[in-house]
Amino acid sequence: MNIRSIHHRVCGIAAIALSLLSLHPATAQWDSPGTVESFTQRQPGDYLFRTSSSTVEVTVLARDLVRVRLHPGGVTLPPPPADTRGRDTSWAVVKTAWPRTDVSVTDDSNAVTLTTAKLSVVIRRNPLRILFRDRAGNVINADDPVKGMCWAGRNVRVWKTMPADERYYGFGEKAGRLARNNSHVTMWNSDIPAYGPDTDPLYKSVPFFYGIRKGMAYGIFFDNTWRSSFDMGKESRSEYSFGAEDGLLEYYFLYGPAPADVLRRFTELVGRMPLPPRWSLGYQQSRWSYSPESRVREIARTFREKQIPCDVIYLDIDYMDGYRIFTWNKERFPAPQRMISDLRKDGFRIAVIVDPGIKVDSSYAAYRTGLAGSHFLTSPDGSVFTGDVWPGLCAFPDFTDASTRSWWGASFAGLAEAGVRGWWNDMNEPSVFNVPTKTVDLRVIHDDHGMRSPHGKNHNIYGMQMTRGTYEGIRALIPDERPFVLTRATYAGGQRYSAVWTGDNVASWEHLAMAVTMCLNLSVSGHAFVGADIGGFIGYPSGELFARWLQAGVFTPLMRAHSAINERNKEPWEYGTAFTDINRETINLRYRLLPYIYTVMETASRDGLPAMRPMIFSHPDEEAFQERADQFMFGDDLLVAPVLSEGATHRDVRLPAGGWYDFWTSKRLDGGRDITADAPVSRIPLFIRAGTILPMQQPVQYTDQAPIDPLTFVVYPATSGSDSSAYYEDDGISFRYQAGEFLRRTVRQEVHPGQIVVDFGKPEGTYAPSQRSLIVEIVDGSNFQRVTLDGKSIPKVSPQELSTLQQGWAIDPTRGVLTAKIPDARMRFRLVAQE
Ligand code: MIG
Repeated sequence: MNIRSIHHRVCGIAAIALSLLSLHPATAQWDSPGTVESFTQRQPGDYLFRTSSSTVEVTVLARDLVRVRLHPGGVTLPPPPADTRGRDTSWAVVKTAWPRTDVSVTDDSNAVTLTTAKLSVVIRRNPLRILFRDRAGNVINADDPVKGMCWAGRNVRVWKTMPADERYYGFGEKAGRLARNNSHVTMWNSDIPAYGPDTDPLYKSVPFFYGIRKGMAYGIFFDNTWRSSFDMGKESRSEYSFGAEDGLLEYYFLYGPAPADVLRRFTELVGRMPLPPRWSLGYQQSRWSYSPESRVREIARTFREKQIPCDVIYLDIDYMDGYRIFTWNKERFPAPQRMISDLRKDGFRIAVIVDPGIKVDSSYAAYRTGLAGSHFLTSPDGSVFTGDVWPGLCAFPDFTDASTRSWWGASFAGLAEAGVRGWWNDMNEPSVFNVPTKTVDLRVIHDDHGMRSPHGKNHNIYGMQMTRGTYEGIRALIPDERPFVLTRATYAGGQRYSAVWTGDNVASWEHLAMAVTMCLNLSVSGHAFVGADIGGFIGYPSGELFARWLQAGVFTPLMRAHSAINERNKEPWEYGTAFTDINRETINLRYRLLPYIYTVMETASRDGLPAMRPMIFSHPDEEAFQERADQFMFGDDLLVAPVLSEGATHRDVRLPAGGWYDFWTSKRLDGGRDITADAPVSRIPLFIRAGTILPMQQPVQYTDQAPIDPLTFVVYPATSGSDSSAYYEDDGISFRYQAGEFLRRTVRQEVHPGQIVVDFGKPEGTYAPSQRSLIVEIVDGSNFQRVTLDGKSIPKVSPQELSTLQQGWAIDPTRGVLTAKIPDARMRFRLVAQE
């Protein structure tokens, strides 16, 4: 199948595209708006600036969110629609109606200044330049005084000044370094197997980035689906620029000052990941391909025999009849429904791959109904566009057309009925084999809201709209369950429909490090449900590399191992008994942490803050973190320091200011310094913020094997005073949480001299788990003499006795941990431990 030659050809094309795009003002005829001739308020918060050559719209959507649009040339603007603050043709933006925000306008001969509670937008008149200031008057971001906003032919671009100490982050799926200074990145969804750290573009386009300087952050979302590029100081050290080969120069400016504020706003604008089913946060096992049925059953059986937890097994392209989407190969999978229901009894769910290409074959139902419904992309002459993919010649659904998305979604009926529950969308850049561009002809026509625009405009959202059709189709077919969709290609906002993985990586230490960086970059770009192929897709990892990758994978929301065809088996038990034991414990750790992971993912779905956060994101003031992607935060409370090099038994970790605990030893550590962490091959360095109450559960073989029991809260005492952590739980699968059937607690701790109070606080939600044991573990708690529960003492017993009792407390002197056990379903009490 020739992965390397694909790699080289695509790289060549990318290089040409890049040079075409780097139109420099010295070599291209850039025009810019010139002098402002008139300034009008269309309505409060929405302003037009006209020059002799163009019109610029500046719209204040919220006190920290401003949209800028350039209409070059004599474009006549449409009259303001009923809601002038939005428009309905963006594929990314979902929030268009914003409550009115107060804007005060000052207008003098030099500039118009729009001021909100958080920032000022200054529009200089001669020539037209835009800059943003905070309320203290500091410039946060400014058009380059010489160039500013420009167009050349259909190209649009804006140049901004680049302070030497500003760092840039985000940009979606980018490999290489965390900060993107001195680099040029392109957005053009591309299938590039065995990509390297400098390969760009890759599968996904998220034209969104942060600038962070002096601990303060702003964001810019360039909502343009054409091929776009960002030059972050590569052309010139004193300016950066972004633009596209066509379309509007339209961007959203988001002001923090905390990076988290920027991301909350961005995900409010483009939408958030829906709460995933809990099973999709279990361990997932894939390869190209588990086939036939007997092999799938063997894999499942081996997980259970070896007591290695697993929730999902994937079927890659060979389950289909000649790669025809929505069909089964009857020889290899004679009775899919029975196979899937048997596996379900054993706790597994089945995910299947689907590609967009529909085989040209008049005896194939999807081809016939697609043709009859005019669902395929057509060339300008009206003929159906075809290209080669796995099945041979294929037609490609036009996912920008709502009726095509419905047809596509409804086509999953058979697979859904057979019991399939995971929907893996691949090849949706879209990838086409037999053409030099590796994708659909750029002149091919898409419906695009009835505007009938060319592929060049729709390429970057093709995958996203495929996942939309998939998500909405499955939502309708299986109305009581949350869909799980996984995609390779997507655009900004695609998190509304799908989780993402980072495509065809390689079994190398370098790729393990790249996986972490890429997942972090995607996470802060709105894609909270991310993962990379554990162990590497291409090539064969050593036992050590696989074990280390699996450990890092515990802390990627999507924990999925996968492998290319023709590779040796890479399942967690393939590296000898010592590594099998290590890998089992690693996956057990994932399952023990699920109450925390699920809580973190629920926060992401509601609040937009992802599980994986670069250190600089939570600690923007700490310069030491500017370039660091070798350690990261998982949620608010866990600091993860994966081992990324061969043979390591220790590694350096930078602890942020404050107190920390080593997860493995429960030892307290002072932050604000570098430490050397023990990193035997059996475990990943993991640190807990002092002040955390970490929810954990008993190990299980799959997520819904048994109700959580016991539910454990590990209290890592704050240095002093009080602190709190969130806890969230629901039925894990249905949408009943939307009607209030969830359980949410803000669990508080108060640390006083000689005393610690743990208070489960006010209950939120109506979800009622069945009776179970609650365990409260207090780290550093061996000095306590008395434990009361809602004011009444509970008995002190030995650790051995505690396991047989319903209620009591004990001290484990070796770990220095106090363990209290309480029968409870309400989670509503106050526990006090005293010296
Ligand atoms: O051209 O379906 O990235 O995960 O195993 C290769 C076969 C097609 C690429 C995906 C990979 C998958 C493979 N696919």
